[in-house]
Amino acid sequence: MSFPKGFLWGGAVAANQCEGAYLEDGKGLSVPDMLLGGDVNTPRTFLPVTDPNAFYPSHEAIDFYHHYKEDIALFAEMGWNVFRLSINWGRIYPNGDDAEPNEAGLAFYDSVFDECRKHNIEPLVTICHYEIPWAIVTNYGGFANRKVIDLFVKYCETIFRRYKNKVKYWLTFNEINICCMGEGGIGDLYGLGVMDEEDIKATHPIKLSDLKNNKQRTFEALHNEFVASAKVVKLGHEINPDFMIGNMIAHVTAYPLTPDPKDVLACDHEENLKNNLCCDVQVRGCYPIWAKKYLKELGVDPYFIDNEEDAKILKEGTVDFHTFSYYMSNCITTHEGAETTGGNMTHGGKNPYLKASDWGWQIDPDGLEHTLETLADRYPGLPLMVVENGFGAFDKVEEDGSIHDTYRIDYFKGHIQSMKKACEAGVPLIGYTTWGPIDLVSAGTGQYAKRYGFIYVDRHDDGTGDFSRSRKDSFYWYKKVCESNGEILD
Ligand code: BGP
Repeated sequence: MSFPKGFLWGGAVAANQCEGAYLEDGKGLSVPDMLLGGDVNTPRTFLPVTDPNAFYPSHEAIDFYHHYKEDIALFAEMGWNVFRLSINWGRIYPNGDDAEPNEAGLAFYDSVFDECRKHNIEPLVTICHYEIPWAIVTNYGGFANRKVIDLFVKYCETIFRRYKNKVKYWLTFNEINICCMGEGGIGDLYGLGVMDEEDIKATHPIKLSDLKNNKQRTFEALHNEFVASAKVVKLGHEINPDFMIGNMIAHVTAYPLTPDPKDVLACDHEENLKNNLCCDVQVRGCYPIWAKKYLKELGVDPYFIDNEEDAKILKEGTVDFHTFSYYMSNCITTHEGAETTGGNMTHGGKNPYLKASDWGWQIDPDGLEHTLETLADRYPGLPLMVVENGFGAFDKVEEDGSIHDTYRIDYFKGHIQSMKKACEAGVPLIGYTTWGPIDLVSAGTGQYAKRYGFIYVDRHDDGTGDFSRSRKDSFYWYKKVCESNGEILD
């Protein structure tokens, strides 16, 4: 068999993109609740005060909060044995610094995990998937403030103790490297809860791409997040030694656009700064040798790397497995005038050999094989997991309600074939969760129309739709894949 026995097959969602019920049962506001929708040509905007007349897609999302039983039953029907989901921090600590956790929020996730267990599905929980409580942004300045490390540890201790017999697999921060992608302050807000003071106070919508960024603060906050992550890895193992706690990055694979050695070097630099820096800190427990040089080049004083107490914490809190999202690859060049294309919270160089989605994300299954083999070499023996991979597309519902999403099947088939080859080469890949197995709100554009699911949800960008669920052609296809442990791909 090419995929190992017990391989984890499933899908991944984030609370803020599927749950809705944004203030129900005591939940506090979190970062995504402040974001309006956009589309491929219109950037998403941030509106600091919730405007009663504006449409905030996360407020209702796909109403997973009230549909989770039906949704998990559909996941089980596909033959899943894992479901990646996040806990929304603001359901547990509505303001981030409350003395006591919110029991109704804790009870909700109890029910969700019980439902998973009922169907023999292992929950894989992202502790923070861009869901920093809004009050932590406004009152503390996000992870730029070291007090937030303690607030995060307290939140983790609460959920670790509560769910220690229900959840084994945990990921600390979703795409912790998103702030390294380098497009203004979007990554700072999503990943670190860090915003410029003036932007916070604004009373008009601000394009996410226009949010101000201060690199010194970004990398200080990222360092604090590394420390927070390492602390909870250690704490989690104390609470339950069987916990498997991983990190998670957005892996955007880079190729030199030309054989010009300067392009090759620029590409190495890109891979190091955007992909490897965060992984190295969390996997090896220390900053890579080149980190200080790179940060200084960005104008950042990397004094925090020399903090001995933090260095000890990072060493003691290395992860049990490394996970990442993989959607696409980009080309890097030092040459003027190269064409660019869209991407996951970033833009990149266009690759003349690849096709792209309607959002400009370049489709590159071979890049996944290359990435898996490179990571297996970089971190020998460490289990790897692809926890996001998927194809955002406009779907057409036929008159009889069917949806023939062959483009999505083709995308997945290519990527699963690549994983198979990597497994055959000896890469210790332990699982695969596709992104958005059920249609949900796009993080980048806030759209419903950018659909990823095997399951269609009747909900639209104008706020219409009855939230009903239906199976697309890809649903039946992925069911065969999961049930055959990746052997049947046609
Ligand atoms: C990743 C995020 C997800 C998800 C995905 C697809 O960056 O972890 O939350 O949204 O990308 O991106 P988008 O929703 O912008 O299409």
